[in-house]
Amino acid sequence: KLASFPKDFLWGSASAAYQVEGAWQEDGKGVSVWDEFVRIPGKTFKATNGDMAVDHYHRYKEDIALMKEQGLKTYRFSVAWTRIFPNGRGEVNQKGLEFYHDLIDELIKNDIEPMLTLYHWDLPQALQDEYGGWESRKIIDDFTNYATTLFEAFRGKVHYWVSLNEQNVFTSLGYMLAAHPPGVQDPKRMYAVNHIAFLANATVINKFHEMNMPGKIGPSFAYTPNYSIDSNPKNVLAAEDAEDLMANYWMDVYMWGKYPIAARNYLLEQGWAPEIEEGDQELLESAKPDFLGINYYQTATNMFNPLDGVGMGKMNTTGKKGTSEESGIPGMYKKVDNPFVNRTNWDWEIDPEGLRIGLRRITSRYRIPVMITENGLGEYDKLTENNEIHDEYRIEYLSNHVHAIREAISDGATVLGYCTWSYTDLLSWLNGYQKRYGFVYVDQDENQDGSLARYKKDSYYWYQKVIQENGEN
Ligand code: BGP
Repeated sequence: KLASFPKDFLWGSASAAYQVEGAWQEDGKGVSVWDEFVRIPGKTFKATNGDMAVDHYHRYKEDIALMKEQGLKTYRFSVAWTRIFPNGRGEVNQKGLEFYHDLIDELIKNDIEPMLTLYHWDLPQALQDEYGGWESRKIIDDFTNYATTLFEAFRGKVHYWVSLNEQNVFTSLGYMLAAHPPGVQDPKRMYAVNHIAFLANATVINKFHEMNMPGKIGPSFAYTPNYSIDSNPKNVLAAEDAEDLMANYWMDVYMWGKYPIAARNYLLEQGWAPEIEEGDQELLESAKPDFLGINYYQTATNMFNPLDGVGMGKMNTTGKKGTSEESGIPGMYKKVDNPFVNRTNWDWEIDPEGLRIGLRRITSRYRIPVMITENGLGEYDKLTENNEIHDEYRIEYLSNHVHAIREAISDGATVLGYCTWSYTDLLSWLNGYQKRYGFVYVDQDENQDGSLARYKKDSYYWYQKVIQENGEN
């Protein structure tokens, strides 16, 4: 029998500062690594950037009014570190803090629970220049100071906090694939950066608990559960290696403070393992997140990859099906197409059942409540002459995922809430404004000269009903 969603289930939607706010030089904001990176020719889609984004900075009241009308229970957003500390540390920029006070007050006034992400990738450029950002342990103090400033400012107002958004993504794309700032391709540095980010994450979580903050805190992990292509033991082992290196490597450290053994040994063998200093282990093991945030988009299907096999392949940033390249780790695994699922135009595999599988794995392994902090479908949307958007593909995607969550709850998972990605359309880091995720269409294009008018998509009304019925149908 299918369980019901809990009465206080947080039906929500998410965004991130750089992708929605715009106003990149306003009210004393400092420059972030993304503000710089998008200015390097050829780095991002047609040099599209978030200078203006969808102007949420000036239109947040209009956006929140739409949330209220829809019945949204929670809105997940991130704070731009550079608005609070333009150079990463030092004096608080009061105007920056004021903006988030206004945003949070407006949400609360409209009965929407604010969910605040401390770090969604827009590192202050000053810290990158000064000591290499995440490559230096100096960042632990600066990040903790920034987080503590927000804890003090919003104590009692914000009850849900996300520490780091997708550490696995910003480190892999930043230090392995050179697709995100700082544009490095070096596995040793990638794992070193991760170790430091784990320490910063643990420090901030401990701080939150030491301060007796009312509410909950946890990291958001981009979880792509791994399957084996078949029952050939070689392929099964390859899938386990992939799960260890691509998933458990992060989740085990968040939850247990321990690196998975096989993965750690592999990294030691390659000479890529991070240095663990005295006291690190104790710190990692001491931090206890209140929930695990999961961003779920797809699964990955794997098979054995010979030593002379494929390495890092290309991601699809074209929006044309079939333009991604096979990728993997020679001698271990490679990711292959799953013949049983469909793909989006960006080659992301559509697999609602995978969300149920992922939630079950997390529940059995860690016994921790999960907050689904992102899930959604990036597609082209078409605005009709009557300003309507018939995104039935998105409704199908989301409703199948909502159903999978309900099944996982029936299986025994504790799920606190579900945030779709995204609320309004917004900037996709590497795909510009053409790849849309929102319930609310924003008239913005690659030249960034759209009117920025907001239009409700069909999925907006669909979700309104889901919330009303608490996911019953
Ligand atoms: C996640 C990020 C989001 C968002 C989403 C969609 O990894 O946390 O910020 O961008 O993915 O990704 P994309 O824009 O590449 O389609």
